[in-house]
Amino acid sequence: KERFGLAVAQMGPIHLNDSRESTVARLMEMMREAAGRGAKLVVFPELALTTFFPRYWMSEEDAEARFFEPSMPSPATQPLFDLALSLGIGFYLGYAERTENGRHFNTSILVDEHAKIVGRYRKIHLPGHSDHKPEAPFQHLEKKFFEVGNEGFGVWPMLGTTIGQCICNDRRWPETFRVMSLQSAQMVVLGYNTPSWNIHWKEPAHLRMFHHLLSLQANAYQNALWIGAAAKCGAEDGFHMIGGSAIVAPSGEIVAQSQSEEDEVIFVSCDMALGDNFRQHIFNFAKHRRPEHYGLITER
Ligand code: CDT
Repeated sequence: KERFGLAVAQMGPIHLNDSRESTVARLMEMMREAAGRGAKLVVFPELALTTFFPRYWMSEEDAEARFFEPSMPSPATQPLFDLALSLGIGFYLGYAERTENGRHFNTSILVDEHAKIVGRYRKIHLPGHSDHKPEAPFQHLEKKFFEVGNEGFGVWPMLGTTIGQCICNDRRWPETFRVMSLQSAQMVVLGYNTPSWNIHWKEPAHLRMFHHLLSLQANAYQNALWIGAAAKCGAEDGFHMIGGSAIVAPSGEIVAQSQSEEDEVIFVSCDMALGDNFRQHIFNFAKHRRPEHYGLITER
């Protein structure tokens, strides 16, 4: 059987004053563990180099100076790329991207086993708001600090399969996964930072975990995908985010899930043929999809 070793490296909190270097050292330790367990790919969280800074009201200039990467690899992340090359392992990493001409995106990259960046994704579904909400216990300023991604949902042939990537809130939207599975994705990986409390309405707290897992499971099944999802979680300077990092099979079943809200590697030896029956029968797109009736989905 064709097996693909997939590791998801959940991160516990990164506090406001933690250095990039100490954070990268944590990523490297988990990368070593992932490679030791036989992983071809290790998935790190969204914005994995810093605290989840959209919770803080500040100017765009302050945010750029403190939290954005003007290059990738950067001096602080080069050791991670060097280690990946020496271990022959690929990885997914989320970070705040400042482009050469000063644009800002919530970005993730796919890096192959030769430490080459082969895929870049800029987050499309940006949740939250851009105005200051002083009455809220914390902010969710993704719409202030980031532009909507301008490169679509891509997939990349790498590590012997076809991998798509997205980021956090994207996982709640079926279109995200369908667009990637229409490009023959076999696996989709993503990172997330999901606050445990909703600042917009009084949502029962348990729904945060339920909707996270529901989204992964439904989208894995309906697109015959392996999905690996990595949380950054626990309390960052007192602001709690959910854990629940998971690997979900094309059957929609959770086959590994984190047990903690700290740095933790989960691993599955994925049977890459598991999606074939779903792709050939119930979700045979060529035979059964009816796009002529889906037009409304792409209308404004
Ligand atoms: N990072 C991110 O996209 N988080 C959102 C929080 C939703 S509440 C504004 C998520 O979908 O998990």
